[in-house]
Amino acid sequence: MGLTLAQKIIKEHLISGEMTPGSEIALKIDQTLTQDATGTMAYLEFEAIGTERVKTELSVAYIDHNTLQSGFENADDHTYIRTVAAKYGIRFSRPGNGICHQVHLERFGIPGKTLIGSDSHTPTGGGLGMLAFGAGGMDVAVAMGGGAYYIKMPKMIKVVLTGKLSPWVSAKDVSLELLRILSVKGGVGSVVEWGGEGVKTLSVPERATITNMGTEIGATTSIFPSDEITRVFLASQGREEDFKPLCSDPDAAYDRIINIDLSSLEPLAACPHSPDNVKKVSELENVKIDQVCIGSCTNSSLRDLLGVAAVLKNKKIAPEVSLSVSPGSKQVLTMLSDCGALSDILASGARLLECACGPCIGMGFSPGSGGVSIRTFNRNFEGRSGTRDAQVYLVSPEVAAASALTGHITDPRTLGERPEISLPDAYRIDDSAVIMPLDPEAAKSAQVLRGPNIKPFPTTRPLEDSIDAVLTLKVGDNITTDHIMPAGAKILPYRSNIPKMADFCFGVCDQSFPERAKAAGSTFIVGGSNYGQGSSREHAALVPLYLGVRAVIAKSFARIHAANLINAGIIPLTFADPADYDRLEQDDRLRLEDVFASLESGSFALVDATRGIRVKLCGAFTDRQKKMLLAGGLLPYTKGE
Ligand code: MIC
Ligand code: SF4
Repeated sequence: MGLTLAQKIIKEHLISGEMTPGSEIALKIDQTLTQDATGTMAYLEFEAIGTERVKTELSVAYIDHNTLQSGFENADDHTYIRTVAAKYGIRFSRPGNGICHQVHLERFGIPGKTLIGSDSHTPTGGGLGMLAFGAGGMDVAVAMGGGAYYIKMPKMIKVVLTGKLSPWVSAKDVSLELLRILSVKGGVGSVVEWGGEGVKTLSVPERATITNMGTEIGATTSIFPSDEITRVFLASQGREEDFKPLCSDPDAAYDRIINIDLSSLEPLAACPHSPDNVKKVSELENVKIDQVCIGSCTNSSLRDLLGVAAVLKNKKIAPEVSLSVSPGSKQVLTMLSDCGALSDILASGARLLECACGPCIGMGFSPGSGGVSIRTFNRNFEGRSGTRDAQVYLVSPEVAAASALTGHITDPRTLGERPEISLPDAYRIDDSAVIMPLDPEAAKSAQVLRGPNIKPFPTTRPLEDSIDAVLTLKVGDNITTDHIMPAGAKILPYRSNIPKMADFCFGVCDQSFPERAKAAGSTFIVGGSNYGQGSSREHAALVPLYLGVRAVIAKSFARIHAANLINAGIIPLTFADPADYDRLEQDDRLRLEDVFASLESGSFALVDATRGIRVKLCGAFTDRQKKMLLAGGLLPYTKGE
């Protein structure tokens, strides 16, 4: 039988393991990326491993998340990342150069290569035919040191596209349609491969919007074939030599096939507070809005913003609406400016923000109390905008621009004919904001600068055979890493300072958690299904580790977060019978017995001393994961190997 595209790339990069779904495989990683909010930890971990220089073909450190520099903390982080990058052979993309995924797509992505990034939207590279995964910082550190990246061999979902998008309907609507079909957990354990005749109607930036949002269905990654359209994109970026045609075999087998007729789609929106709460825009037209944000790694390409400029041209936004536009990269911004489209955007009353993540991660532009914000972003989790009671809708750039003009959610098809936009044959290339590393000789004596905001990594401890702990927190389904370790302008400056971050842990759910966890000394957390969905931030594991969390017991886990917990030496366990979730109560005194034997058998016994009951838990770990847990996490395991 033939192979799917993802299976072909996996086969070429397979270091060990069987390519049967669910079994652990080790992959060789060609490229890595980090961003600043996860990067400081990743480089501290890389330094702790003790490798002299990165062993990948290409590693890039981007500064894009926390660019406000309100105080010395961010600036310290940036200096640390710049100097560590120069010393160890990593390219450094300056603040202002753009959002990691957009810049990587433009300048560095190569079809058929593997990429891991310490950011959950790294699968954006799948728009170019790369096999790209979001991962925890420690996994990226190990890959930079030449180590393998371990995942469970995914199942294969194929989405067959037919037809062609109607005017005013965009790639974002394709993503939202898939979220409607599959929900935020429908892609867990699977790679989504996009195929069918309809693929030929989508440009690389549109494909990248779709692979970017594959993260929201929980997919391991998403990928498009590399075809003539890919070649044209790479050629226009002056990189035709990076092109290589790639597709699945005609007789490749898939675990599930989903058909989407592009011609049948209409503008969609994800309603508060989940990306899969999808409705038709035409049904939401009476929703009044306060704010519109256009940008993020999902929708900030030149194509998207030329479309926005065309809608806004010679018009004014509604007086009660505030509109922000954040171009995805310096290349996008410069080209918008060169062709006059930027003036059209500004003349409409929009505010121009930096080429960075900005409002997407709550770095400014938080809505007012109870404010309604429509955003071209990928996540609308509660509180993520920085305003706890804000109502955030996720839409396409076309819907965002149309709504900014009217002051309520607007179906752009009501605007009449869609203005034509054309993409350039050649993009403007200027890589001067990417600083090359020092040569190996000069690097030997180079200093890495660490300001006072850079605090050491929290200490882990080897596993014990019996763990007594308090059930300090019980939470429900679909808990995101934004619940566990919120981001935003107040907290992001402390990404290198775990003790300080700990004060904010689970703040969205229960502000007393940090104090109570410290008082308990040793904590178990109980959660519902899809625990840890969303971002790749390992802070959602490292901060709980610092607060004494020893195990998380849930109905099910999101992939990257489960890996981050194990990397931090915290055991992720699931209920053998999900109904037992209801039998455990917050503040119960719990004991996990015979941990060593249970690790071998995969079946764990939890005693609830407060209630006098026993609950069966499951934890089927690979040999490598067992060793990591026993050692107290990936770092002690890697150093002791
Ligand atoms: C996000 O979109 O949530 C982030 C911020 O990009 C995170 C990474 C982080 O928390 O630093 C992600 O998606 O992995
Ligand atoms: Fe940045 Fe938002 Fe993309 Fe995360 S989702 S990388 S915060 S733009």
